[in-house]
Amino acid sequence: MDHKLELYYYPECPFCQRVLAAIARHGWEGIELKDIHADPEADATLVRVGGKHQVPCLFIDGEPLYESLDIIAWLEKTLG
Ligand SMILES: N[C@@H](CCC(=O)N[C@@H](CS)C(=O)NCC(=O)O)C(=O)O
Repeated sequence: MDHKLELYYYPECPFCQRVLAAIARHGWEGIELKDIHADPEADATLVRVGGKHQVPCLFIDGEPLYESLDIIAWLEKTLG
């Protein structure tokens, strides 16, 4: 099962750090990182597609998933 995964985040956000730490810990690869503070286009996309300005948000094949714990749970279930 191959998904396109994009994590919208910014580095200072502790909830984003929680997701990034889980990614590093598990060695999950292939997750594109979109720093919304460094990338205004990503910032606009987050709100346009996701409907709210909240990070972290994982886009799974273009579908937004908010909430750090839900994101980690989905990644664990899907990537192992
Ligand atoms: N319960 C959420 C909390 C996420 C949250 O509060 N994110 C903050 C940044 S740390 C946010 O997006 N604030 C709105 C903003 O920065 O515009 C989670 O666990 O992901």
